[in-house]
Formats: sequence, C-alpha cells, structure tokens
Amino acid sequence: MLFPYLALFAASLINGAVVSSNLAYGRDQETRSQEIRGRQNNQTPNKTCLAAKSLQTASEKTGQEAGTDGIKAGQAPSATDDANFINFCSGQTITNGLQLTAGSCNGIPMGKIPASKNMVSAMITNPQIGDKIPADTTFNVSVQTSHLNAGFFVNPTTNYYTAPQDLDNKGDIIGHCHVTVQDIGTLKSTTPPDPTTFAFFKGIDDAGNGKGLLQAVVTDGLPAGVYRVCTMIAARNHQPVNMPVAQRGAQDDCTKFEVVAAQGSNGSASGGNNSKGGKNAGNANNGKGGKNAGNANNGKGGKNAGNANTGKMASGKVDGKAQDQNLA
Ligand SMILES: *[C@@H]1O[C@H](CO)[C@@H](O)[C@H](O)[C@H]1NC(C)=O
Ligand SMILES: *[C@@H]1O[C@H](CO)[C@@H](O)[C@H](O)[C@H]1NC(C)=O
Ligand SMILES: *[C@@H]1O[C@H](CO)[C@@H](O)[C@H](O)[C@H]1NC(C)=O
Ligand SMILES: CC(=O)N[C@H]1CO[C@H](CO)[C@@H](O)[C@@H]1O
Repeated sequence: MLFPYLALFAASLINGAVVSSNLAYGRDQETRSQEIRGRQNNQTPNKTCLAAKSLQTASEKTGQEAGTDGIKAGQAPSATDDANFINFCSGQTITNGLQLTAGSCNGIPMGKIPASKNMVSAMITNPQIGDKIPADTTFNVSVQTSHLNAGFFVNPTTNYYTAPQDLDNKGDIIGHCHVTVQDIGTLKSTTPPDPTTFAFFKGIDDAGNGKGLLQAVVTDGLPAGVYRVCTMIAARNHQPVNMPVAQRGAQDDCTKFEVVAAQGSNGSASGGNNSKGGKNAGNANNGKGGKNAGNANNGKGGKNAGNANTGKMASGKVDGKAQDQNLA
C-alpha cells in the first residue's frame, strides 16, 4: 500500500503550503482544520484551496538569490509568496467584477498565455497618419488585427476582470478590441494626454469581417482638432492581453490625425460677407479647432459656424462617455 501512503504525504505537503499562507494572513485554526478535513474526507480537494498542480514555485523567490540566471545591476527583487499570492488581496477592496474608479485589488489569475506564433498584432488602417477628416462627419476607425479571436466581451458592469485570459482551439486569445480617441492639441504634442478624458471610445463587440478587420463607426464624427486614436486589445473579461515573451512587437497600434472644419461650408452663410466668412473658416481650420473651436466661433465665426460647432462638440463628448460605461 505504498501508493496511498505517498498520496497522503503529498496531501500533507499541500496542506502545509496553504496553512503557512493562511497563518500569514491571520486565518484562524478552525478554518484551517475545516479545509484540511474537507480534503481528507471528500477525496476531492476543497475547491477554495490552491491545488498542488497549480503551485508556481518561482513565486517563492525574489530572482536575486545568489547563482540565479539573468541578474543585472539595478534589478528589483520580486515580491514573494509560497501559495501563488492567493490571499494577496485579503483585507483590501476586492475588484469583484466592478470598474472601481478609486482602485481595487484583483486576485484572479492571469490565465492562458499564447505561444509566440499566436501573439496579437494590430494596425489601424483608417484613419491613416496625418489624415484630415471633415469635422462632424461620420467616419470609421478600422483596425486589422491578427491572432485575436474577436467578438467576445463579457458584461463590463458585473464581470470586469472576473475570469482569466483564455485561448481558442487554435491558440489565439479570445477577446475584443477597444478604440479610444483623444484630443492631443498638435501632431507633435509632447504632453501625455489625460487618460480620463477622451473624445470617443468604443468597444468593438463583433468579429468584424471574420479575418481580423474590425471597425468602429464614429457617428457624426468629431469636432475640429488634432487627435490620437489607439487600439486597446483585451481578453474576454476586458483585461489587457498577456503575451508569452517580453521582447516583441506591440499588440496595440496608435496613429495621429486631424479633423478640420469643412472648407467654406459656412462661409457663404455669413450674410453674404464673403471675405469675412472665409477668414473665419480659415481660423477654425488652422489648429484653432478642437479645444479652441469655441474661440474661433466666439465673435469671429459669426452666428453661423460658431453655434453649430459648439453644439456638436458638447454632444460628442457626452456620447463618448456614455459608450464607455456601457461597452468597456
Ligand atoms: C472549504 O474551504 C472553505 C474556505 O476556507 C470553508 O469555508 C469550507 O468549509 C471548506 N469545505 C470543506 C468541505 O471543508
Ligand atoms: C464602417 O463600419 C461599419 C461597421 O463595421 C460597416 O458596416 C461600414 O461598411 C463601414 N464603412 C466604411 C466606409 O468602411
Ligand atoms: C462685412 O464686411 C464689412 C467690410 O469688411 C465689415 O465692415 C462688416 O462688419 C461685415 N459685416 C458682418 C456682418 O460681418
Ligand atoms: C449654410 C451651411 O452650410 N451651414 C452649415 C454650417 O455647418 C454646420 C455644421 O457643420 C452644418 O450643419 C450647416 O449645414
């Protein structure tokens, strides 16, 4: 009866790991005893406890131990845990499926990591770099992706980050792509834009053309300005995709483009004052659009372009935020 003896020995090792972890987080003796009894009585492991097969022993080390491969000056020691950090979030605000704007702690595993040959890549095919798109006019953001099994997104209100990344039977990540557009002021801006502010955001819910081409319709377009559009490719539960190697090409793409007031469209509407109308339209186009569209409109643009543009700008921002809440 050697086998059962070995099995029992293995089980007590697992229990040892869990007990020491629980001790660290102040779990009481009775709870630990219940867990151990659960394992021994039911034959099957208590599903709330870490299975031996899931243990990552690399987490027990900082990476700076003498004789370890890959040590370089300036490296940070890793935090350590002997039970996969399963209780890392104990006593903190647990994410628990919500998009908590004050921050939280999420204890769900990262999940399945693809092979290098299945790494996600993307290229924004519309708009193209430097494009000048007419203001307040519907256009598409188009993204050609590879190795993303797109069209899968869970309820972002209840299941944000609640399950690990998963792969399909070809080894590709199952998930979806978001596109986000921000006003950056000028094409050569050196200021990181504020991530809490965006002109347009959309989670692309479908699988596109089935060959990786995904599209988001920017209904009624954007006010005049200079913008950056980026992809944010995600697994099914909205977490950024995780890849097998650090040194690689990016999974996401960004590009920069301009939105310009339609030339002369409101020029003739300035009461037959052609030269005046022309000048005003010009100001709105030359970098004074976007954020400063209001200035160009106040007084200079007369009643025509001014009122129309202000109205569109306000509704554009409201739409963007509303879509974010529904379709993270
Ligand atoms: C499994 O573990 C949980 C959490 O510690 C505990 O509440 C439960 O009673 C255990 N189940 C059994 C069958 O021991
Ligand atoms: C824009 O995207 C939508 C939705 O994918 C698609 O139906 C439409 O044909 C696209 N328009 C252009 C001009 O590509
Ligand atoms: C029309 O143009 C004239 C001459 O440039 C200017 O004096 C006048 O104020 C303009 N009227 C309007 C309504 O812009
Ligand atoms: C007369 C004219 O062309 N008016 C246009 C001014 O611009 C707004 C917004 O782009 C249009 O809606 C008007 O039709």
